[in-house]
Amino acid sequence: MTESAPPVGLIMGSDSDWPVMGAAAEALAEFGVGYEVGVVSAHRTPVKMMDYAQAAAGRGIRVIIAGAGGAAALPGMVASATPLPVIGVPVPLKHLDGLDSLLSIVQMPAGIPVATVSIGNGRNAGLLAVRILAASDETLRDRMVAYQVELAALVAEKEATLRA
Ligand code: RP5
Repeated sequence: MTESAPPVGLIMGSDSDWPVMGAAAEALAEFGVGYEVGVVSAHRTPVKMMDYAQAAAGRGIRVIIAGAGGAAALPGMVASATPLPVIGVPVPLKHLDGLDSLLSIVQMPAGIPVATVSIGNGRNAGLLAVRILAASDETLRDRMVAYQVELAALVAEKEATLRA
């Protein structure tokens, strides 16, 4: 992670979260949105986490995507120390199927929001970050509209195969 930053900070509690979080990176890349990747753990590297959260806005980051599994404190703790929008990704682990991660991330106290996507849904986190940035970027918004048109066309294509 460098001093000046791309618009999206993609962080996760462990490198083992990458199979889920990589899908967020892929979505961002599809839309040509720059991102940085970091492993920042609420429990193993708490000082690094606070430093990251407190510096993010000043470094130029505009949205943070934070993924974690189990006792998933990272998204909420980062949200507590930054004014930026934080998207939380519940990463499913071997036990409890990610329900523990989901509840840890989604049950935030009033005042500190985390936009939580569904369990394991890194892609939606990436797409939501794109939408947040697209709210003030017409080119990006056009790309999102084109993507939505593509999705609808795909559904129509699949529907046609049912009729064939
Ligand atoms: C969480 O603990 C991480 O986000 C990860 O999902 C989980 C397990 O980490 P590892 O033991 O695989 O490094 O903090």
